[in-house]
Amino acid sequence: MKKVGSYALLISMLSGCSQQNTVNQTESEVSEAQMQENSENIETEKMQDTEKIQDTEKNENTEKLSPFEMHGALHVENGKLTDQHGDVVQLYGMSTHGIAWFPQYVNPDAFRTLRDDWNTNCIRLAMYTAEDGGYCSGGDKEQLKQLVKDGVSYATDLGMYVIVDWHILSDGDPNQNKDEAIAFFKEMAETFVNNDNVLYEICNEPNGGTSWESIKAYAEEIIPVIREKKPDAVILVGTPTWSQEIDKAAESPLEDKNVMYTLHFYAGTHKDDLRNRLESYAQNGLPIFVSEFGMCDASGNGGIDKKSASKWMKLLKKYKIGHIAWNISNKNETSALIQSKCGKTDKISYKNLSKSGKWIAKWWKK
Ligand code: IDC
Repeated sequence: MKKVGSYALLISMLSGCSQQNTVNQTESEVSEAQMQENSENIETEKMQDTEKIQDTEKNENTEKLSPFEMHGALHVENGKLTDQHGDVVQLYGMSTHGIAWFPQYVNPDAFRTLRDDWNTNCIRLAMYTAEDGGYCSGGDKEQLKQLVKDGVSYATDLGMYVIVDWHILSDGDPNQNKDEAIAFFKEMAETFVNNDNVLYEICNEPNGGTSWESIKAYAEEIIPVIREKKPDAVILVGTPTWSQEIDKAAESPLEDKNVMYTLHFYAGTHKDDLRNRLESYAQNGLPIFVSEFGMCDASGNGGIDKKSASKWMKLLKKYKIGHIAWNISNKNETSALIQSKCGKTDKISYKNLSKSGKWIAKWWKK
């Protein structure tokens, strides 16, 4: 019943949004491209209204199962993320920004919106390690761990999958803070011993010339720590050059059977070369997970490239590869999925989304 309420709310917000677009068009001078985009938006929103009404009708008859109720504990089989029934499952959803900087989006209502209104089944909790205020660089460790635990508990209550992301970035080699990582993952795996909806991402984006050998050595120390409590949880491992060189992992894979290698893309920067790499390794059965992507360039800013983003999304769909959009925040940058003028941290409606947020949310409604 709650779901019906939230859909109804969304419908009223969406219709408000269409009106607002119409007013904007007549009141201000807009370019032809903008006009076209506005009318596309209105059309899609109308379609979405109809879909929502149909969804609402469906929900009146059958209470929808949550993603975790449908799929249960996941594992890797023939290179694919597979559910408890042996069916391939595609996870998708949004990543938080750094939880040290944007903790306000880690709340149950925001997560409910992600699940019910944006149709997503997974959320990623990004905890930076070396950036200012990060876990290993002056951040309040207890507070950050509590945020991760809260986030996992909200996701669990909603039956969503959740990725705990050790977000290395300026610390390009994960071995730099290995001891901290060991202690962190030990505590997390103990805490989440009964949570089969948790995936562990042990290093976001190795870079700065860090070799696969170094990453592999790190993974071989961290994975057993997690395995002590979670023998079968799915573990995501970053690859060299900001998680783009899955080919290096394929040459010398880890022995663990439930790991996936990450490939990250930003549609404005990464085009056919990286898409071809993804496709050829997906065809060869390498377990790949796109734990971060954006529509803009790799800086997290700049223009968005819809054409390239479409090609990426089609490819991910074809191979049922999990993918997580960067980032749930209203930061003034193109990759932020919420408009910077919107201060809401729950019941974030479609009209509150940024250009990339709208495009991605539409894609997931298809
Ligand atoms: C960016 C954020 C930005 C923040 C910066 C910190 O969008 O607000 O100031 O990190 O250095 C990644 C990283 C991710 C980046 C993102 C965009 O995983 O942390 O976020 N990006 O640059 N890899 C490729 C792009």
